[in-house]
Amino acid sequence: MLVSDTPEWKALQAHADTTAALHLRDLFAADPDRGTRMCAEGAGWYLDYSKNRVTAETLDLLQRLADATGLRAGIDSMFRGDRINTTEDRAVLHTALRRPAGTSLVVDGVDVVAEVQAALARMASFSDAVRDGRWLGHTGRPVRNIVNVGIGGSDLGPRMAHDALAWFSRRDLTVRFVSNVDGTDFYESTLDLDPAETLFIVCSKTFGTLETLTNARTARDWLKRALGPDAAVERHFVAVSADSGAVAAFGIDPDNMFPMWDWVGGRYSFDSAIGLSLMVAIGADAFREMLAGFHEMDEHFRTAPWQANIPVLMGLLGVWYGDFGGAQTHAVLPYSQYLARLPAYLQQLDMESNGKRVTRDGVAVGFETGPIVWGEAGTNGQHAFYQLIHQGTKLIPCDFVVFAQPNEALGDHQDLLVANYLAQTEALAFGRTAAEVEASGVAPALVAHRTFPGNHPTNSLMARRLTPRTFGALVAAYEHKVFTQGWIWGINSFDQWGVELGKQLAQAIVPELGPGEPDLAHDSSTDALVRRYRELRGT
Ligand code: G6Q
Repeated sequence: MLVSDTPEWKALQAHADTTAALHLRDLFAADPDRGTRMCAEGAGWYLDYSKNRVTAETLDLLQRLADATGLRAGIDSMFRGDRINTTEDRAVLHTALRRPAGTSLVVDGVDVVAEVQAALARMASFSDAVRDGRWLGHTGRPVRNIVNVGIGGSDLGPRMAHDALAWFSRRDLTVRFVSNVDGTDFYESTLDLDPAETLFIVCSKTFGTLETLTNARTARDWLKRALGPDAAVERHFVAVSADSGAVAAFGIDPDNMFPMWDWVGGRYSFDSAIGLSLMVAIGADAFREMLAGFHEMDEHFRTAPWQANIPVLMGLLGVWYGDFGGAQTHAVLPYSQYLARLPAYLQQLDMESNGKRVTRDGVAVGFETGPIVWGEAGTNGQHAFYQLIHQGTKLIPCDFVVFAQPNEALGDHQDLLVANYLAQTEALAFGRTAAEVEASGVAPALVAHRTFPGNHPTNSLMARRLTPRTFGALVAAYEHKVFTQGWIWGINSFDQWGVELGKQLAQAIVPELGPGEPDLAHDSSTDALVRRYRELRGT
């Protein structure tokens, strides 16, 4: 049965009709404790969700919806390793990547925690060797530059995490990320690097991804051009993959390969060996701290009651706005420059997971699923697109992410940053009425322009400080928010057939751009574009 056919969904629809006129100004006026009551805490994070267009009844109805869809059993089945990725017949066990050493989880007769811990130990000894200058390149010089070659889930996570945890990273090592098959990416990323001191980490779960293999081949050529045709490239390449045969065929020594498992989805993988470049940058201890933060949020998600459960509350509020309030997008606004790439990372996590239009049984849903996720670090966004959130015509729920203590104490920067964040959430919620504008002496012709409707919903996520631990917990909170929503909608959040289609179609077109006049049989637009490209290319 579709969730939209349940009495709980219909009750929410009726409730949305009767509460449509509610304003946050009235909700706060009627309940002086709202701001201290509507909050949740866990894994070092404080969630204030009081500035949402919800009443106690709304929250109750949303929790009933969660119960009606069996969310509790769903969470348990994910953590247990059931094959909940039904279209690929796989377990979904990114949570096993951060289970503490010494615990065990046996899936299909294999203790996956033991495998994870063994991989972590190998990662640690590799990253220690690089950090200590013991990993030598072909010419005998220590490696000082690490280039992660991967795309999608094998790029966005480690790249975002590397920026996020820059404070904890070794600044005498250079870490770069090459993802795009556009040669510009490789060229610009390696322009100032000395091949003798550069090591490539080729991250590809399948080791069959066109972009990654193309960049990896270019990297091999780049090394050989500089170091000679007989250069021992194995000193300059390691791989992270689930396919050891493909890694060996590329010429990378299987001893220099770190494992991936089919039960880790790419976009859920930077806490696996896909995060090897991050571990080199921040060290094994900090990486383990990050895993502990992930695990802490996992436990919070698994055990906290819905009304105190950060990911579940975030998920339910998203369902409320997307399915009952007409919101199409969701903004993530980190007030931390270190988290500038968080919105881009969450775009993949959320949109690739929940950008689905059929249920796990293949039935068209007929209601809204995953939102468009976007955002920018504060305060930059304030001087760009916040105008539309304040005074435009669209409903855009926002998450504000903020830390109390900066990692670097520079004058009063942090207080100014936080004052801006607080002012934005206040203004979004309460706005400025026409009467208030008039009373401030604004010319009558400008009153409408300077009126702010308010009633724009925001979540505030606050932690003491950005550390590997709070960072891990934050990412886990978003992973589980996405799970919560996908489960409620009854969709499979863990496949990505939309990505697969692009991979297949591109492979079919590649030969048509090669030598000789191709025999084209696409639509007339694609055929004409292929011909125009060949003509403009001039070969
Ligand atoms: C993530 C997706 C996708 C994937 C890339 C790279 O969940 O599956 O973004 O990570 O297509 O795939 P490989 O790691 O196999 O190269």
